[in-house]
Amino acid sequence: MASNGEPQQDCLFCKIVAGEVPATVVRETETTVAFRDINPQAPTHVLVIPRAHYPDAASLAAASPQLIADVVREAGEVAAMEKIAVPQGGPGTGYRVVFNTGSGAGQTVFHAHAHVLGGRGLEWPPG
Ligand code: IU
Repeated sequence: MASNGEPQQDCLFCKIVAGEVPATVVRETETTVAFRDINPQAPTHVLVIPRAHYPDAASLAAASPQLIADVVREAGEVAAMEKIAVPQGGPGTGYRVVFNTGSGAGQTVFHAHAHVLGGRGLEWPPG
C-alpha cells in the first residue's frame, strides 16, 4: 500500500507520537521517538519509530532513506544509553535491531519500528 507519511487514524504508534496514548519515551528527535516495549522480550527492549507513518521498514526506506537512517542511528543511541553497545563482549552485551516485516514474520503494528533488544544472551538463528 502506498504511504505518504501522513498520520493514520487507527494507528497506535501515530497516537503515541501525538501523545494520545501513553508510552515510556526514552529518546526523542525531530524525526523519531524511542519508547520501551510494553511487553519486553529482553532486559532492554525499546522500539524506535519514525514520527511519520509508513507501514513497514521497506516502505519507509523506499520513501525516505534519510528517515530510515535516522531510525537506525537512534537504535544505536538507545543501545549506547542502555550500555549494551559492546562490540567484543560476551553474552548479555551487544544488541539486536529487528524490523519484523509482515504478519507471518511477527509484525503486529503496521507503523515501521525497529526493536532494540539486548541485556541477555540472544540466540542465533532467532525463533
Ligand atoms: P511487532 O514487530 O509489530 O510485533 O512489534 C510491535 C510491538 O509493539 C510489540 O513488541 C508490542 O509489545 C509493542 N507494543 C507496545 O509497546 N505498546 C503498545 O501499546 C502495543 C504494542 I498494542
